[in-house]
Amino acid sequence: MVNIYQNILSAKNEGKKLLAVLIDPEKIDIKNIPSFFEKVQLSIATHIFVGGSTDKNNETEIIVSAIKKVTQLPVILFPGDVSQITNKADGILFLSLLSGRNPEYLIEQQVKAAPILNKSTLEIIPTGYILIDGETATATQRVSNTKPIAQKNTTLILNTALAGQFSGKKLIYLEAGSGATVAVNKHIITLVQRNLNIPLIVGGGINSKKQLVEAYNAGADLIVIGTAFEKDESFFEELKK
Ligand code: 1GP
Repeated sequence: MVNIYQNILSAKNEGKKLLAVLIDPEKIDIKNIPSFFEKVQLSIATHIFVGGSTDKNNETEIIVSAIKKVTQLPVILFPGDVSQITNKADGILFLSLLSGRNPEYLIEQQVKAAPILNKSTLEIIPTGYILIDGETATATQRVSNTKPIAQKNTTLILNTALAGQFSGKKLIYLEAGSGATVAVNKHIITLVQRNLNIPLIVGGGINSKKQLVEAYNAGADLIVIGTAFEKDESFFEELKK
């Protein structure tokens, strides 16, 4: 059995940086999974996240099954809602949208997910999810009906992350939103990382190696990239092992 969280913690302690490739079931064609994963395998990717704000065709399970056939990397659900839970994955980010004040995404979806997870073998990783303004109206904002925190409001971002840690979250995820124009800035990453002792995930709008390295150097332990790979698979070339 893979111990996803322990491996993330060990990587953090050893200063080893992690990269998750985000697969949105609505955006990938199942036929392309084998060729896409040939590139993933040659890259520095360490984790696969699967999820999206919505999954209108209910394809998460078949996409996860297809991915599991072509990779040994841990496959972790990053669900937009309870309908995206499948036991075919290895684990799940059990998200609370801490930046918002919509009870549906703070606790209601989690209560709905509880009986399903209680019967599953998924590794459940409590994660504080913080939406930060990436200067693009993202699907997360629209679907969750919450506002992101402005990048300049660093105190609120830090206090939200700390509140997550103090309430027992095992990861904090700073999210500029998929396809964000502006990624989470490095000063925010450094501020949060210095004040927290749990691993820090950063994602949204990262589309170059330079940005990736900058976010790692600022203190991100695990970076999530989706859109840049969807748009141009040659980006994997730049991120070869
Ligand atoms: C979105 O953080 C992830 O939830 C990844 O964002 O698609 O912009 O890489 P991108």
